[in-house]
Amino acid sequence: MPLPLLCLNHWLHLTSPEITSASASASAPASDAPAPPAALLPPPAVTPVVATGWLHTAKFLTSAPQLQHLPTHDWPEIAFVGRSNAGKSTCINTLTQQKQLAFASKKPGRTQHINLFTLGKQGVTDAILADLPGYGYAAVPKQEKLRWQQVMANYLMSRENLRGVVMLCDPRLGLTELDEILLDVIRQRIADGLKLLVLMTKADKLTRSEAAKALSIAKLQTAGGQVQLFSAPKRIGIDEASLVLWHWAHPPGAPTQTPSQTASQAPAETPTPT
Ligand SMILES: Nc1nc2c(ncn2[C@@H]2O[C@H](COP(=O)(O)OP(=O)(O)OP(=O)(O)O)[C@@H](O)[C@H]2O)c(=O)[nH]1
Ligand SMILES: [Mg+2]
Repeated sequence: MPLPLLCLNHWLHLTSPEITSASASASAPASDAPAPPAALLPPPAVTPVVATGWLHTAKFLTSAPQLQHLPTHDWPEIAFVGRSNAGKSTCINTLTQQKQLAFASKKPGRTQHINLFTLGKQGVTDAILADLPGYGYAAVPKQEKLRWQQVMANYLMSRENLRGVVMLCDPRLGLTELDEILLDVIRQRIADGLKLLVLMTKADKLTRSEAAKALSIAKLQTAGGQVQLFSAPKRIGIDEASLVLWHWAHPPGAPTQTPSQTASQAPAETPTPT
């Protein structure tokens, strides 16, 4: 299926009011209101320590060159997307506090496969992170670029248990045409409940006022969607992003996993992440 044409208007009309569960669950009932049934009570507040600790459990699961090679599973999956060199792999390594879980490189186009990582405390998998190849790398032949854009679009449109998308964006470039195409691809899924977080990476390269400006422009471009600053070396935005991801993977009322539901489908021969 061909990629939808870029339609910024579509994206600007998107209504994806991203209210974090953190802020939703923080609102306490009025003191004189009758107590809600236990099942309806908000979950206990999750601290950044819990959320970051959960992300630190990340383990490499598998690497797939094509969609059909991706394992199916029942856990919520969170995909990291963005232009080549935007900092996706670095962000995953920073959030998971592991130096080389995802392959980061100065050379754009380093990630060429879809790499999956399991998350879950005490060996009990409860979510999957996906590091996707970047798009827009000029040195890649046109045919190869188109093929990857198609793979990305297919993944984003068809991956069944995709719960959320983290889009990384270099604030010095802002959201580019390709980012907007991708946002257009997931527009319907966002309307249907897919979560979106735009991380403006490399915030350490900006002055405070440049960062504030980049942030407000990106918020306009994502129709008020959830946007935040991130920096790996300056460790900006780690707690906030970790909490968002934790809440995506643990919505209120989600069943807790049993140890038998761990990531047993990890291939016997685990390929090296690319
Ligand atoms: N200053 C700064 N540099 C960063 C940051 N995040 C990533 N980088 C650098 O940006 C370059 C690209 O980072 P990657 O994490 O490999 O980017 P990627 O988006 O995974 O790239 P592809 O795999 O090619 O799509 C590397 O040189 C990183 O060190 C950041 O927050 N601040
Ligand atoms: Mg990468």
